Amino acid sequence: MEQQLLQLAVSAREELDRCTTQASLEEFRIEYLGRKGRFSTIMRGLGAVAAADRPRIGQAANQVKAEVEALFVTRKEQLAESGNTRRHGLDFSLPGRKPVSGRLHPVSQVMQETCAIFASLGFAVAEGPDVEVDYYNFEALNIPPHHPARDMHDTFYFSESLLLRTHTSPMQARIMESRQPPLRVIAPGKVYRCDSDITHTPMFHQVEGFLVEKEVSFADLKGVLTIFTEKMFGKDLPLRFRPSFFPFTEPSAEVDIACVICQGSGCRVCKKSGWLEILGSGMIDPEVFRMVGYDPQVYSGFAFGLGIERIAMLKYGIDDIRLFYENDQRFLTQF
Ligand code: 2NM
Repeated sequence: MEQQLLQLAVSAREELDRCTTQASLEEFRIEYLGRKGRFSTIMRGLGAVAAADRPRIGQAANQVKAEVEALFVTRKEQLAESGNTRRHGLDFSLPGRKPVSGRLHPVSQVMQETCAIFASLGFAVAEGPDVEVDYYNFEALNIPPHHPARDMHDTFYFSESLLLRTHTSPMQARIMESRQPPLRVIAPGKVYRCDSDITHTPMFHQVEGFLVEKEVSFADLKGVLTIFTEKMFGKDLPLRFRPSFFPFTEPSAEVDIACVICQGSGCRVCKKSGWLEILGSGMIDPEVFRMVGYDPQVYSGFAFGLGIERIAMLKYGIDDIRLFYENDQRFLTQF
């Protein structure tokens, strides 16, 4: 037993010298000084020692343990002060800091989701310039000079013929002008209108799309837009197509979904109507086809336009569009 104690003291000393980190020091403490450690094991063996020898050996064991404990404390202090864990003013024993990962802005998320839904239906994605000429933004879309629809667009002009696009449809006109049907294309991007309040910002995001083939009908439009709203807002959501007017489509329809707040019973958000408008659409006007050189007797098509911020507000129950542009982390990190 005494032999065992001596060996333990020697090996403890050697082991301590090898400890160069707080972690290995902790392992040492558990192995030698812990409740189920080597010293405890020896102490428990004391019962088997002859009664006459017990006080002497017990005392020796306590003494060796006290020595090892003192050595342990000294080593711990050494390491804490200048040991491997602290060099060049850095404490390598500190736990790591978890890096904060970035995320997509909610507008970008909804934009990507929208494009992915239409891509799954066979639509190609086309991007065009934010600075447009009057011709593609208005004239090619059946909005001639002095047309009353120009007032609605609150256009930012650089000059008489150069402007910030008020929608992404100019891209549609450019594509139809340079390519032949059949075509299925969406145009995502930033658009600009001189307007600012809780539901309008001077810059916002749109996805406009169109499909041109032979014998396209309003039923095709309803089918594609129903699939879109189901994928974006869920399957069992009531939907309605309401007659409307756009210069570039005839007939035109706005699409409403049952109010996401009150489920159709009427509230402040849907102005007691039970419905929320989510996009505009229609059959492309024969006049637009003539402008781009398609024969309206041969081809037909539908088109639609939706505002990404509006979709995101309805999807997430956000009541002020300006939250998207204040860059408040408390808002943005919720998505
Ligand atoms: C809308 C509503 C209805 C539209 C029309 C066209 C084009 F160029 F093909 F004629 N692109 N997008 C359209 C039609 C846009 O936005 C509310």
